[in-house]
Amino acid sequence: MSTLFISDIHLSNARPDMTAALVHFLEQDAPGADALYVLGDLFEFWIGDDDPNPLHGQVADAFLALSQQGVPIYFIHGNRDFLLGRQFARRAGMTLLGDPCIIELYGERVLLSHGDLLCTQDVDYQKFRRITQLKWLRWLFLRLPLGRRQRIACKMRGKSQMENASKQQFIMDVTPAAVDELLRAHDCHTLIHGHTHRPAIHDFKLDGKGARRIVLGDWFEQGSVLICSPAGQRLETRTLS
Ligand code: LP5
Ligand code: MN
Repeated sequence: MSTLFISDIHLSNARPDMTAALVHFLEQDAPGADALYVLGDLFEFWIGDDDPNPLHGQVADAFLALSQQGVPIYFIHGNRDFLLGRQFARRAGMTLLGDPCIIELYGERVLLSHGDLLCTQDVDYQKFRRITQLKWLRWLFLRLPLGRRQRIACKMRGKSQMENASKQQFIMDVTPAAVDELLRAHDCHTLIHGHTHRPAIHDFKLDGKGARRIVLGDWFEQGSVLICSPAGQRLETRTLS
């Protein structure tokens, strides 16, 4: 009896080893789980479900095979793949969830998020996030020719990398007060998120009661998975093939 959580796999054609590790995980580890949650940034970036990149088909097939074995798969968007749409989700046998989202996990209310909305000190990013959430802008972007979308995404990635190099580490982490506020607002004491690539289990007090924030890791050097069961939660790593 276990529920699995992964995030920040950042799949791209440049890293077939990461794709192989994910497919191995989906074929060998995940069957038999009660559910699998993917908490965003599954892909390095996503410019529309109509992108014919064969990697997307390969990944969809692997998820679909798992869902056909009876494992429900849920997906929360990340800041890289917020445009991943219903068409891809259907093809991959995934259910799209909102961010944040509350689930019932072995009798406990647990809050799930990609995590970027909690980086409130990163003012420039939050501005960028608000803009990319505009429905009409997304609608327009998705109607541009694929090559144009690709070039815009590459420019955004370049600018983001350049700016991140000079941002202080604490700015790119979640803000503790924002975590408290989000947990309080949803009447939860456990939060699971990704985005920061700082895998850890943080125990703290929220309004005098024990609270827990579990951070998932990325898949750049090794796989990272959170395994939850009625007995507790543990973060594990997986080797890349
Ligand atoms: O992603 P990462 O790890 O580098 O850093 C993130 C934040 N950056 C982002 C930007 C993404 O990487 C870009 C993804 C492209 C998605 C596909 C394109 C879809 C376009 C749809 C339009 C509707 O999320 C970074 C955070 C960091 O996490 C830690 O939290 O700091 O935030 C930034 O870097 C924000 C910058 O400060 C400003 C963003 C630069 C983009 C400016 C746009 C100019 C592009 C020109 C287009 C013609
Ligand atoms: Mn992210």
